[in-house]
Amino acid sequence: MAEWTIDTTVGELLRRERDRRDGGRITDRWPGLDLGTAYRVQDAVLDRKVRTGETVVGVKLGLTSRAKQRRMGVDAPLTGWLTDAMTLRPGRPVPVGELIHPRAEPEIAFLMGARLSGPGVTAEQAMGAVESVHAGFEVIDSRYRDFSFDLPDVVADNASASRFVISAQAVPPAGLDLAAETCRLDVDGRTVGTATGAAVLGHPANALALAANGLAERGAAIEPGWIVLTGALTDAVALLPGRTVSAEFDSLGALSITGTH
Ligand code: OOG
Ligand code: MG
Repeated sequence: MAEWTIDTTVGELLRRERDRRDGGRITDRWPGLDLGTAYRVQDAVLDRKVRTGETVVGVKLGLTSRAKQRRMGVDAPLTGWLTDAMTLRPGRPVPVGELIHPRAEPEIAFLMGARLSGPGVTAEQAMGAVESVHAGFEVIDSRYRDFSFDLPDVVADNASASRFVISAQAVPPAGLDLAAETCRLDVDGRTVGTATGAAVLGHPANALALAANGLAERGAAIEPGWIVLTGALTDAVALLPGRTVSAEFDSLGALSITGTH
């Protein structure tokens, strides 16, 4: 087959998403796919979505915790785009048949009050731009078989982004100790994991700063009103029809997500 390009990769990833079909790694067929090119694929996928009417509502970080890096076998954080089409209504069950092999993971989310533009953004400056802090769930859904990928693959695939929800409860950042914030993850009432915010690069503000500085290299900034998902605190769990996954945070409150047919 002809050589792989940014265009053919974009087409392949969008087809897999539309057809709810996973496939092999792009890097197996295009070993030259490097990180910079992978981010260009990611931006081109977003471009196609924006042209069909989706709007950007924020950014996500991935692989910011050791728990996730170990599980996925990739030891570097990455960023991806969030669009309005990915937004879930709190309390509304998620039809898993619309997705390939969704997994849910608890995250600390920021709603941005001010623009955050790198390079050189510090964690302290990052926190200063946050309007409110929320409990969040991300539903990831890799377009690769068995979530098996190298870093450029998952970057091209928009960091496995699929759906997300944040709690309605908005907690002001002042007075929160997000490194110490504890999250307990339950599946159908059984606890499967616990972690603190320190699991996310030492503090979720470090993830926010990393996103702002990373976006600057691509000519973008984090905009007021955007949501930032700072990355899963624990390993993800499969979202199945009839299964409820709940996260209980000590200051951010509780949030749960249920799969349906
Ligand atoms: C990659 C995305 C990871 C997170 O929060 O760590 C991610 C994956 O696990 O498929 O979203
Ligand atoms: Mg995530």
